[in-house]
Amino acid sequence: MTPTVRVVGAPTDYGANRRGVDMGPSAIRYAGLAQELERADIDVVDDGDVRAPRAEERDPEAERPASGRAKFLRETREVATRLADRVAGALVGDELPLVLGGDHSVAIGSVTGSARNADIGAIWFDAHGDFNTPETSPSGNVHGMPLAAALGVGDFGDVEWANAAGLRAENVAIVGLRSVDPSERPAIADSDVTTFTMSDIDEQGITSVAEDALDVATAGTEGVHVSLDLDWLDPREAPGVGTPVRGGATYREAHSAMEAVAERGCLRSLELVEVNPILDDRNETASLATELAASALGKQIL
Ligand code: 6HN
Ligand code: MN
Ligand code: MN
Ligand code: MN
Repeated sequence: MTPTVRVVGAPTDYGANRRGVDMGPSAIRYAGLAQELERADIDVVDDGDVRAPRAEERDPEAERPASGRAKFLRETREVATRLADRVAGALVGDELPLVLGGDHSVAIGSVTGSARNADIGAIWFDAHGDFNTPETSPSGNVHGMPLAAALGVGDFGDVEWANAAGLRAENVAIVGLRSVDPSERPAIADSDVTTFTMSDIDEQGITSVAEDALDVATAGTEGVHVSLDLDWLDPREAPGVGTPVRGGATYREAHSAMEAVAERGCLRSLELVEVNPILDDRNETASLATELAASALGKQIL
């Protein structure tokens, strides 16, 4: 039985270079998230959004990292802290938190909240590694850093609010990689994170990759956080994202991976991020996000 799903929106865009992703939570709700889940016999409660500042009212450099560049670090901390409390609170009440982004920087809050009182694994479905640190980031955009932040990589080691207590790199898998910055690559290679590129999916097939990723994330853990960046999919399926990369997962591969997550019965928390309705085609990316959430949460065909 799927526990009650508690939806919480995190309408941020300052972590990304393209404005508009802050409307992701509205777009996903408008696409019929609650109805889609209810049709799948899943109880849903919508907790509204966490308060997120507007980029225009803030100084991007108000809080500087120890070295390098990370824009809107103060705002990222504010929202991550609020979101982590909501996620942890839902879990304490035996509910399953479903976070709607926002740019991927919100994952710092989702993951730290999910890993506050338990040892967890994480599967990162993404075209990108999100493994930059302020020292290595070519953009200074924090949405390219959340996984490194949660794992305390580089200077993030001292950034307590961003480190996920119960998450170890050995229990993290990135699935769908096809765009890694040259400066980001060594940190991924030096970590104990397991990676599955699009080539691995080509060669092994999505079913086998999903099972391997689930093995990594469930080994010795109490549950798994799934972070679903919609740019994991091919831009033909998911055009409404700020950093599209050609050659991504197909519609069926994406559903198949989510179905594997549901079948394993290990899902602890879920997030849908980087949906940008301004760049979308008739809200189809938001609509796809709701469908994939239903698959991950155990929607049955028969
Ligand atoms: N995302 N690696 C690039 C950067 O700016 O660090 C792109 C990151 C994209 C992040 O899609 O969540
Ligand atoms: Mn991402
Ligand atoms: Mn991405
Ligand atoms: Mn290694």
